[in-house]
Amino acid sequence: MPSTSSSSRDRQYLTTPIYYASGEPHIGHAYTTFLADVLARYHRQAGSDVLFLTGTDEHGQKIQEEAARRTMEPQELCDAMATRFREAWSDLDISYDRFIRTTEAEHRAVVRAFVQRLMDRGHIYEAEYEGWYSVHEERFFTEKELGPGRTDPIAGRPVELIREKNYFFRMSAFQDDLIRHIQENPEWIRPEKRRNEVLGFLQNPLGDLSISRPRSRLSWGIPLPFDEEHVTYVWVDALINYLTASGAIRPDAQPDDQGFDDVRDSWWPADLHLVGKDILTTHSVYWPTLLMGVGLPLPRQILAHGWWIVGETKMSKSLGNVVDPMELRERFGSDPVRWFLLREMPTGEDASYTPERFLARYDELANVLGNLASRVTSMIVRYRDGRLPAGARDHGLDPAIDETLEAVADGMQRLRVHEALSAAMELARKANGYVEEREPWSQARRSGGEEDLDETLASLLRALVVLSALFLPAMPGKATELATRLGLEAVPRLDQARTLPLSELLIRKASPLFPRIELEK
Ligand code: ME8
Repeated sequence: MPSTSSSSRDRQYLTTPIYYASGEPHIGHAYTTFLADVLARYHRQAGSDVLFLTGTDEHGQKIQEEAARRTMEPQELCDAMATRFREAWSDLDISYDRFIRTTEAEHRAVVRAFVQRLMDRGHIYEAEYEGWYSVHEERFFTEKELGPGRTDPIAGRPVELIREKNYFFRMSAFQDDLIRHIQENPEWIRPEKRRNEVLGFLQNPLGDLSISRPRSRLSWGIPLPFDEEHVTYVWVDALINYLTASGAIRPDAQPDDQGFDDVRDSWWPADLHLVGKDILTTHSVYWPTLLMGVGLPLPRQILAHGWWIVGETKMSKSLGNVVDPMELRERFGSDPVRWFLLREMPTGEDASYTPERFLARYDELANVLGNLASRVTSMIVRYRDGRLPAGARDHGLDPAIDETLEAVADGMQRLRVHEALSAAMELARKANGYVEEREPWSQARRSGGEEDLDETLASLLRALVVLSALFLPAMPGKATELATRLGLEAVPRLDQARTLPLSELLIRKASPLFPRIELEK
């Protein structure tokens, strides 16, 4: 079990969705995972204890059908895909602490303890059910919800009419409590627009939730503890992953002692669930009501981000326009891919990927940050042999640094990550402006200009040291490269970046941080 410090507030438990083990990672998955990674690194840098969870969703009809299509066993498919996701996240510098798989024994035990607890508390009943099932979304829709030509309203995929005996969770009983919770906690669902959508959805009566599938139709799942002929509905199984990884429920729990009453020694409740807007209902309606059912605290916040589209169209396997983050990484390295996705999408809104936009963002890195690093390091080498004298004044950019630190903290706090990154880049822009304004080349020529030149160079070096710390969460590789060029052993913590003695640093000339990339059209 991960170590915890849940009693103090300087801890952060951050989660991504667990991705279906039926398909390859694409830039949509990468985006959510980068968002979690940038926040995890930011909080670690600020000294918090962090548990950053990601993983794969491995049960359900979608997986069973994909395995059959590939003539594999479902477990074989899941093993292969979990490896693919892990490799992708490692290549893209994702610093997750725990990778959960829903086929793990620990998770299976926690799911069974959870549903048993719901049963014991009288929140589950049995009934005949008829509804339209979308395998793609792994959920039922009502006739009214269906899209044009009887398709699922989210992905437009086919649905099938299914009539069977199911177990139901009395979700409807928690509707008023849920509405109250959302109203009393205006920050609970971010951004505002999504919060309003959920409140709008809750203006209609909430139905009960089918939480089982007969094994005769679907064998690939976790059997219900009170009826082994049924498996747990994959969304219920999947959502519980957040609890499993928190260590709140002991997998060996007995029905009357399920560790539900005391979560203080665990990471539960999660501080932030990061999800795409496609799965906001499951996270802001199913999940909190299920938690109310077992009597556990709700996650502290949910962020639903927007949708990546490609040019003007949806990204989809059938259109063949799925953007592969690994291909981009091969050409540009991991950091520019992270930078593009995080900087380009206003957190919460949709954004479009085009090669032109990608290159424009790359140019921004090269022309603003890369250019600043090159000119400052080469001037320190040229004019001062790579080392500034002790006592050189380094406060020329202090007002800009103060403003930036505040804007970055504010952006991260409000989960407006694109704004935090834009503020960091703004400091590099201002530092470039300071070079123009101070004209160190003239100071170098002027007799008696020595001290002024030292001040210019020291102020710029200070800004670069701070920038290495500011860019660490978004671009860990480039921030480390930058720190190395500045003669540092590692990227300093933000508070140290402002005070560490600059005269101890030996700067060497180096190749560009963001090399020009020659592109075929
Ligand atoms: O829904 N733009 O898994 P999934 C932005 N297993 N984000 C995108 C995206 C796009 N075009 N496409 C996918 C599932 N995503 C369930 C989750 S959680 C308990 C279970 C991201 O593999 C986004 O985060 O379909 C979205 O919510 C998630 O991938 C869906 O991944």
